[in-house]
Amino acid sequence: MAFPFPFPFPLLFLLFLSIPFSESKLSVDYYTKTCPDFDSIMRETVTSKQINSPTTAAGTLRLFFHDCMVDGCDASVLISTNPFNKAERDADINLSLPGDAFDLVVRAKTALELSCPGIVSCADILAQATRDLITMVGGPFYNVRLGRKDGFESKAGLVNGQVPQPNMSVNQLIKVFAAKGFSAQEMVALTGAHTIGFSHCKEFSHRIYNYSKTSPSDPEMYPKYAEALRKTCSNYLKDPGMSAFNDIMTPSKFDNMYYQNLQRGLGLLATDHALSKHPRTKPFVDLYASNQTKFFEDFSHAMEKLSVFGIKTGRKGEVRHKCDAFNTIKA
Ligand code: HEM
Ligand SMILES: *[C@@H]1O[C@H](CO)[C@@H](O)[C@H](O)[C@H]1NC(C)=O
Ligand SMILES: *[C@@H]1O[C@H](CO)[C@@H](O)[C@H](O)[C@H]1NC(C)=O
Ligand SMILES: *[C@@H]1O[C@H](CO)[C@@H](O)[C@H](O)[C@H]1NC(C)=O
Ligand SMILES: CC(=O)N[C@H]1CO[C@H](CO)[C@@H](O)[C@@H]1O
Repeated sequence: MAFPFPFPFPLLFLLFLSIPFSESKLSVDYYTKTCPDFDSIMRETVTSKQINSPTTAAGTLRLFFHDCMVDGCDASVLISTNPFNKAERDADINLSLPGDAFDLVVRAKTALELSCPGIVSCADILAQATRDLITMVGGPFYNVRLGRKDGFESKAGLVNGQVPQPNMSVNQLIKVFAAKGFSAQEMVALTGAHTIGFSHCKEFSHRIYNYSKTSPSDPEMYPKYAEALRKTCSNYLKDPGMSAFNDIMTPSKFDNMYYQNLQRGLGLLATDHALSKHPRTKPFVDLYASNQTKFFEDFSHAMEKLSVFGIKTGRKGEVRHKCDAFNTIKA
């Protein structure tokens, strides 16, 4: 049997169209008619949660970053593991994802379901909450376009290699971000997120204990800082919850202090420090350290880009009833 036209042709055409098309369906006023209180409900929920648990902002930003890096910003990171499926959030490298952020999403979803049942996706809740929190702790405001759907898949096995690790080289980091379409400069701007939040001691312990035969700690670390961290972490093997601020100078304020710290040997993770040394990233660390306005501009653009990465629209996703479970149970 012969087809009158070369069959794959229109099909290919559609495939090419589908990427920009799904993104262009998003808009900042997506819920104006269907859930008019969306903005105010989000703002209220976020504000009360952040005031009661000040670690929420950093936790939520990190959760959102991980969600987007693994199979797009589709709330796949919120799915709970069940007997049939080990979910994304339970991949080994994700075990430290913060509970406050999950709790915030649950609260927002509950309030939204009362006001406009079945309308707002969990992916949009996470994207908007992240922006609101960044602004609340002193960071820039940027537009969040809405209309994401929640994904149908969440697999721990997909996480490996998608999320940057603190033992990676700068070249490896550049590759991880490039695979998602981010330049080295965008990577440096996004990692300015480490201006807030914590890291557990095990993530940087090799820099402060038994570093080498000649030096107990990484000699590029400011010595008094290394000493203070050794005290903070002294019991970390017995108490794995021990952690240190990512930005020791202004730990809960979203500003450009993270970059200024890196220049002075006050970077916490090996990767943080490496960004301020490597020729491909140092110029951007120096730029953002000297100009917070420029950092806020570039961070905002990069966050807007991250926030639409790999999103699902239309029938490629659903609006979940509960953020931690698919609407249809799959074996
Ligand atoms: C250069 C690549 C990156 C590496 C290697 C990295 C690694 C890490 C590690 C190991 C932690 C500590 C986690 C813990 O102990 O609980 C952390 C914390 C954090 N990361 Fe990153 N990260 C990177 C880039 C980013 C980006 C691009 C963002 C967001 C846009 C981000 C946001 C955060 C936040 C907000 C925290 C604090 C979380 C909290 O306080 O609960 N990171 N990161
Ligand atoms: C980083 O550490 C993890 C274990 O925590 C290991 O699986 C991975 O191979 C390491 N990566 C590099 C680049 O050393
Ligand atoms: C560092 O080395 C000493 C002696 O080799 C050892 O007793 C100690 O447990 C090590 N500390 C850490 C945190 O690995
Ligand atoms: C800082 O960056 C902003 C935004 O790009 C720019 O307008 C300004 O001139 C810069 N300031 C300095 C001192 O370079
Ligand atoms: C218990 C467990 O497997 N934890 C892992 C969490 O992720 C880190 C890397 O960030 C691993 O080193 C841990 O082994």
